[in-house]
Amino acid sequence: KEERMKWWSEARFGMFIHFGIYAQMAGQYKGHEQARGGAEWIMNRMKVPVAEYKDIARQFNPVKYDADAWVKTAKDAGMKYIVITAKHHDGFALFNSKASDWDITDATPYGKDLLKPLAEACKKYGIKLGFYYSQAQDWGNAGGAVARKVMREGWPNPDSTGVDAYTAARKGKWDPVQETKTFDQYINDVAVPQLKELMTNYGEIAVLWWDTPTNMTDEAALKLQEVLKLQPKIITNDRLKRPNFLGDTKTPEQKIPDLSELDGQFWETCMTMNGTWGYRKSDQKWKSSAILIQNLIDIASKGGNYLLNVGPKPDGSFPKESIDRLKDVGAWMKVNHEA
Ligand code: JFZ
Repeated sequence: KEERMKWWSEARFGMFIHFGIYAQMAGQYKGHEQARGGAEWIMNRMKVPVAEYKDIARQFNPVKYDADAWVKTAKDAGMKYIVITAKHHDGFALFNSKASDWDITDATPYGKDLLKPLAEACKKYGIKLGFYYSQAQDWGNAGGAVARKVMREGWPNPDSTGVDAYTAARKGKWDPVQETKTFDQYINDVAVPQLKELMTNYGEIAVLWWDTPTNMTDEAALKLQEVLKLQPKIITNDRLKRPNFLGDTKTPEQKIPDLSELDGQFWETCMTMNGTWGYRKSDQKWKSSAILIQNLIDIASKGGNYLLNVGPKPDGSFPKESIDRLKDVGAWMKVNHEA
């Protein structure tokens, strides 16, 4: 175990990337600004019907995406690994998947696998590649959005009221299409095969970053865990299932633990540079470079890793504000860190 964790425990700094159809919406739906939460949640928060969200995917064309530039930006900042949303909660796959048409090759004009070139660029620059995969919450593939607490909480939802009246009557189960399959069918038909694709088609995968366990079952979790054997050295976080289940690393979110909270386990703080994971046009509340460097020092001094997020714009480029900050951190790293 220790040998497998060696690179990770020395890495200290990585890049999180949240990219998908939500970037196209950029925090707005039908002229309304999403009131709460990260912009990657817009489909759920504003109860966008599945068919409409898939129409928006028809505009998603990140022609300025340059995998080499993304990875070089991470490398120059002193980062050692990248974790990208292969599939976030909207269920949209950034890769060519045979298990679902709700993927970048079938559902967008871009039509190309976005992860392939990223895997190649990571190899070129010696950056480890990890995949975020939303295993238990998938709003775009049937069966993946069965009613659960997270959708009932906070109802009535200020984001969806007045946008789609019929969702109010449905108490958050906003699209009947989502319920045409069972959760088990979704696991067997989509999640397991997609995970196999991710573990097979992109070379060595360093990290699998699960998210929002919600109502994950033991049975489904074991099925997914089994697929990871295709990558014997893979490192996983603790969000496959609750309570903690077979994960290697803890994931404090948007906060740095106090020394007293540390228990000897591997941990990684993930954090945004502004207030959203997915790109939101109106969010200009950027943390200063000084704060980001201070966070990195604080985390490194306590033995953790810092997974700092970038939410690319719909054209596939990084926001200038993110690039500027990563350059500042990189300049500091150059002077203060023995590579
Ligand atoms: C999740 C996602 O819902 C979100 O969109 C983003 O991808 C983020 C990195 O992860 O959000 C969470 C997950 C866990 C907690 C809070 C938000 N948590 O443990 O407090």
